[in-house]
Amino acid sequence: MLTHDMIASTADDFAVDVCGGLTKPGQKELPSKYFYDAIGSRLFDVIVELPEYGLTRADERLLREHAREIARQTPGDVILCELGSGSGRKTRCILEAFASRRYTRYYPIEISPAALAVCQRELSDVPHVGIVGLEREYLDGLLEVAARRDYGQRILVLFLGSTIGNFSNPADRKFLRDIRNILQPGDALLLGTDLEKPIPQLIQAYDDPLGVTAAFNLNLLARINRELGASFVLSQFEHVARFNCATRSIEMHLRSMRRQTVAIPASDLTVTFKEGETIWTENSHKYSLDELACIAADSGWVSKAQWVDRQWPFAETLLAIENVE
Ligand code: AVJ
Repeated sequence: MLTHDMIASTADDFAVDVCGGLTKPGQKELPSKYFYDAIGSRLFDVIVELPEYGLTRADERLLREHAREIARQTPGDVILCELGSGSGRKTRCILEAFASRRYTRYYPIEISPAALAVCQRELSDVPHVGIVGLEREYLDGLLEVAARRDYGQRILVLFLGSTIGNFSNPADRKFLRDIRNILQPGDALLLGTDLEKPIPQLIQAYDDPLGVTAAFNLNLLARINRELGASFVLSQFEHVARFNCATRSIEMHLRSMRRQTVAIPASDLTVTFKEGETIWTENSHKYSLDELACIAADSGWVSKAQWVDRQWPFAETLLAIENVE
């Protein structure tokens, strides 16, 4: 069995995380961050275009409609940094709003080098903006941005697209508190969160009739085959999206359609799946506005403003750190 100390690099983190997730007693798991290799990032760019998946369009609408107000509510010399910037498409209007008043530095933080490259290319023509891409885990990247802050500058963190929903409760609260603890009074966080909506609508969004989300999910096994030399037979696993009423989250799983054994040489592992057994690959929590207010307070943030989309229930919340007397 491989341990963390025996190996250092990202590829090997992948091998260790796969081993850890697939040897977990009870429910087998794989971290959703590994969806985003080059193929996965492209499949996600297709998902956000699907009629059934309205989340990203709602996020974009709110950002476009309220970018100037968000900039007005965050005065002074502001550094922008985005956790999980993806292709960066929806961030353009925010950059333009801040850069219209002064030169603005923007730090997209992304673990997918493919997505980071697209983001830098996508936004390189926005005037008065300096882009410094950081291929890091979220908090490592934020620590680096905080260390680069000049005197008198404040930081606005963008955490959009309801990626916070991938953190199961209470990990979401802990993550927001970790961000808060890296920052200072006067700094702020713009948080995008998908809201509760009818379950059939959610199932459609995560199990679309075209099968793009199924491909996005199965690509995780294909990635393990490509990068860790595994022997997953993709046609022997099926995509499952279900709503967990207790946690009010959409869960994505990959179900084994028969008893089978898979070798994963780079993880020094052979794992057997029973027929019907699943691998849990993603949690996407759907928030209520009351819950958001509690989470903000519990994690040391003060809510300054909030906007909710009318077409697809989604909230953009501007949170701030106030001086603690
Ligand atoms: C990018 C994590 C917000 O949870 O809705 C899309 C990823 N998963 N379709 C989400 C996703 C399945 C998405 N997030």
